[in-house]
Amino acid sequence: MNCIEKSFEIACEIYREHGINPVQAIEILEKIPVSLHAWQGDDVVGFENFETALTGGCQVTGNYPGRAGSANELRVDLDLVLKLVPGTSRVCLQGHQVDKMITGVDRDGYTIEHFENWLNWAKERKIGMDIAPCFYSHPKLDHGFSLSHPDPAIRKFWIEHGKAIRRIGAEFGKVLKTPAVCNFWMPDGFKDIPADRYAPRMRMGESLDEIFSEKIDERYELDAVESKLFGIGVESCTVGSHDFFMMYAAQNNKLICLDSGHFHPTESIADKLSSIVARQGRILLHVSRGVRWDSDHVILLNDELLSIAREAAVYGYLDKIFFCLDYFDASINRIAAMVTGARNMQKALLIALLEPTELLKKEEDAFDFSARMARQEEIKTLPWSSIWNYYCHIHNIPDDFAIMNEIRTYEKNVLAVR
Ligand code: RNT
Ligand code: ZN
Repeated sequence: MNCIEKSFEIACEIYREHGINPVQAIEILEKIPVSLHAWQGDDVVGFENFETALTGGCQVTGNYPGRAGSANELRVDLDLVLKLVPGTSRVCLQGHQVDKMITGVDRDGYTIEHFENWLNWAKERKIGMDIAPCFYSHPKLDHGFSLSHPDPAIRKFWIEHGKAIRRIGAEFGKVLKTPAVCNFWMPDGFKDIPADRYAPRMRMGESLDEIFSEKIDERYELDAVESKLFGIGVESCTVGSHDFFMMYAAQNNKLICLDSGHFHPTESIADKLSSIVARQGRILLHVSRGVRWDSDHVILLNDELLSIAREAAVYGYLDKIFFCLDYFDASINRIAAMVTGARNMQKALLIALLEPTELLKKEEDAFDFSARMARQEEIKTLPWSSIWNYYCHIHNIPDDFAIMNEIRTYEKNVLAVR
């Protein structure tokens, strides 16, 4: 027995005293799909053959060497990520991360042909794929408006893009035998105080209705709609606000996507999960980390991440929650960014699954809030890291201290020569 196994045995004994079975926790954890956001690898640039700058309320800063310049390069990077992250991974694409361009075909005409190698790659690795239409970094995002633009011709272009990406998602889902989550986020909004907030919202709703009028079997594809408080250059009004999309999702039985960077800085999405599941249904989480604003920093194992994971995992409705990472930092090694964030997501979920929730609930039900508080603090010192190391060990995944060696070697051999 090596020291990882010994430490696991002792930790199991301690957890059992609290009524927790770590073996069961690991079994649940390894089945929770976490969708790795491919856009950390290319700085949300995409692989279309026209010059695009990131427009539409998000920003990437930094120019660390080694950005993936093609879908092929990104897949090689993701292969390393998959080797360093335990559990069940999926990969989520943006609609401009095409394999190839076809002359004369713009975003409104993309088909599975544009994403064929992604599909084959995922099939070989037996992983699921998710996708999101890309309503930004394109000349048709006119004055910052896409699906809510006053000109029907512009709206039509974006409606067709939405439909095209849903069909591609459905194809992913059919072939990979797991539904692709297709997330709709539109940057539409106003920099300064609008005279009319109503008409754009009506237009956005109608455009979405048109996109979703094409019925797709949920065994293949699931739609999500993502709200936002504000973006860079869209400080005064976002058409797709939280209220707008909460209503839209509830009325149309779509997943609401909650991005942890899309609310007021002191507002946590963790508290929202139980309310939404209790009243409506399914949630796509875009797990991010805002620093003062929606800055999309790499997610760390901080209180915010722990509470999101806790609220997602302890009530037994994990099947209603879909996890997707969403951040992009180009000032550090992009693979380190993806791996660190993905492992932190897994760690937060593990800590949640190791929580003695029944004991806490019993104290709460008896209004013994002192005991509940004492226990909440006490469990912070339980030996979850022994369970984590064992979890990585049985999956043949390097431990926390070894991952940077692998990433550095790859950086020297692959990233530095790009
Ligand atoms: C933007 C949204 C959206 C993006 C991706 C790249 O604020 O969070 O999900 O991060 O489209
Ligand atoms: Zn997001």
